[in-house]
Amino acid sequence: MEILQGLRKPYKELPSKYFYDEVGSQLFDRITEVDDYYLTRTESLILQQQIEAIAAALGPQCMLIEYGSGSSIKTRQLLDHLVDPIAYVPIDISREHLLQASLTLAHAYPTLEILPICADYTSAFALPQPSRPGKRKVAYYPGSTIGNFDSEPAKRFLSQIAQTCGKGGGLLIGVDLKKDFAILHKAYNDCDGVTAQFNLHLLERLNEELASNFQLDQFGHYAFYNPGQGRIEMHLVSLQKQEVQFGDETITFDNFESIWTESSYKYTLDEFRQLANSTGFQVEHVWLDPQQLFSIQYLSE
Ligand code: AVI
Repeated sequence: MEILQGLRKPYKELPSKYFYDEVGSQLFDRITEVDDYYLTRTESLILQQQIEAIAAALGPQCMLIEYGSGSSIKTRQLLDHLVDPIAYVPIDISREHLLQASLTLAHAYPTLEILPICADYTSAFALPQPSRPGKRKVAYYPGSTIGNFDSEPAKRFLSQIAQTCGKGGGLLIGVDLKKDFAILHKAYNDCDGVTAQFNLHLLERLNEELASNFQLDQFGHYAFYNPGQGRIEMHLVSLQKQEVQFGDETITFDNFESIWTESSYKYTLDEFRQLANSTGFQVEHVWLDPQQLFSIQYLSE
């Protein structure tokens, strides 16, 4: 199993997708509201300031496909400004959230066709056919979640989006930028300790769901910017030599040994353009906040 395989490696790791159970998703929502985590509020600011230009770039009669739509709350701003959208396709792995969000949206936008897909958006899924033809398919991937992919998986994922949207299609994406390390450091070591709680919750989840016996107070949150790799690395560091039981299997930890739980890559505009170009996209527009912390970009095929 993926989790045990990661913990058996010489440099232990756990896939970051396991952060997001009910409690983990709530903790992430809290992260997006802490002062130190600039990403979400900066992206919202750009969206707010540039919404007319963004809607114009997407053009009339597009089919908007949101990858990892969650509650779809922030998408409303975009939907409010799109000209005659053909359909909104929210994709999310959590069926309950997806259905609830779709019902709420259907109520708020009675003339918009909403075609939810319950799927892991990184694997193949079939796109539903809207009831009237549109001008283009546009994927929406906000939040700089692309930063949580290593380079090759990021290429594969963007190529898959390019294939889904087809010729003439587009991608509206939030991309976090390289910046002063101190700002990055604070964002992943917030003084309210919410990111530490979010990271440690992963062990709590394993204890609950896989009956392991991690002692949460014997692991510490450690996040730092690795400038050579251009990424924040998030780790859980063992605070003593210890053993953790997974059924019959014992995982041993040395003092200060770490489990790598997440990477969050930061890009320069040039680096992201190169990545986009390698997947069949061209960067058409880049919108920035005044401090140039974050970018919203429109890529076309
Ligand atoms: C979801 N993703 C873009 C967040 C990030 O900034 O990489 C996840 C996160 N991890 C710690 N804080 C936020």
